Amino acid sequence: MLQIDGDRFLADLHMLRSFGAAGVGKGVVRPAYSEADVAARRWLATQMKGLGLRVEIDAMGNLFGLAEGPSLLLGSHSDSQPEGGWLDGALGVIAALEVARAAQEAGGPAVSVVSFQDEEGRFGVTTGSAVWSGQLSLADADVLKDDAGVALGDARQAMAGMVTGDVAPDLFTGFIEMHIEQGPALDTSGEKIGVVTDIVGIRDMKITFEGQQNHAGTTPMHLRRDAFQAVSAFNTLLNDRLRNVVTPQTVWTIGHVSLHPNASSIVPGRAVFSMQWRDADTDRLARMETIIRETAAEVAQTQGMTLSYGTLLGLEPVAMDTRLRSALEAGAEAVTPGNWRKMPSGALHDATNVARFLPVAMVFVPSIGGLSHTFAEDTAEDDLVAGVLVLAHAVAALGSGA
Ligand code: HGY
Ligand code: MN
Ligand code: MN
Repeated sequence: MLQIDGDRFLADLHMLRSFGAAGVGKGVVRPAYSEADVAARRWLATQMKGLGLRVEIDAMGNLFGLAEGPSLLLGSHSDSQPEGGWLDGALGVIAALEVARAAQEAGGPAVSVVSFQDEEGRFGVTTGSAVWSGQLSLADADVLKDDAGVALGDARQAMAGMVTGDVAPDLFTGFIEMHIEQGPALDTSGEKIGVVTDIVGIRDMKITFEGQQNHAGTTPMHLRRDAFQAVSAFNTLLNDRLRNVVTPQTVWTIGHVSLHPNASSIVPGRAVFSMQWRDADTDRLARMETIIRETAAEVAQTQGMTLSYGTLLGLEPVAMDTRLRSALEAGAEAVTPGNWRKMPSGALHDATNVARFLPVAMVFVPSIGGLSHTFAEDTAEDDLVAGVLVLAHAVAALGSGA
């Protein structure tokens, strides 16, 4: 059995929180390649070195602490949403460090640690692990832009001096990611652990309606080509039409809308908005895409808009590896007997990309109020420690050969 030091683990978690602390609750602002993100990665690299792990950083800024020989890879991401919680991603990285420490102190198994870059998709969708896993080329990633128009290729220069080279996936025997649930299931049921069965798929693209910028006082309503009205009509029609193909678990979100020129006395001539949808079924994702494109074209036609699309980004649904999953289930039963569940993940994770090369599995702890991607995100510290104990139990059972 690996000896987890809960206080050491929690101290590290609070230390990581200090990089980009938002000063609102326990929130953090630590987007990929920001000063806070790079400082956090430097600190993580020091912790990894302190464990005797070999630190490697690839061109995307994915940070690895490598054990000798074949090893089980544990970790997650340490970048955050523009308004992020202190645990999303960070928990998995710090839990990995603690289990790696405990494994070293126990003389094995060999455990490596990773913090992937830009899982939160400042530039796209889980871009760091997408490039690492070959799902996206570095050249294609470099031209992706954030909402402020900054290109990833320029942003990642912030870490250029830290890059040591590529890290081959064949160093590892498997990947386990600990994460907060980010949803209401465990918080509602009172169960302490979720062992993930599968991760949903996602599609994400920008849509642009281009109408006519004009005077908000002198332009009669029937003569307007108002890009916001087009977004509004699109959204109303879409909600109605998706009803026929979705299930209660399907989600779709327009999370970012930029109007040009964004002034109260000007009819907006242009609207650029994010269209994201997620489901466990690839066919349903495709059917939704058809409805989205048909509805956008219809609105463009009736409202006199030109319509254009950004790059469609996406990941397929993925099932967790049964062997790794069983080790987590045994860990959950040992740590919190009868008070855990098997469950799907509605959130995306780096594990989806890593699954292209390695067997992967995930373990969840509850999110208070089901909240995440908000400064208010939090989890009881006893639940955080229980999750690390489950992870350690699984690692001890699997060994480095997974
Ligand atoms: O959006 C997601 O599911 C992830 O937290 N980035
Ligand atoms: Mn995450
Ligand atoms: Mn997230």
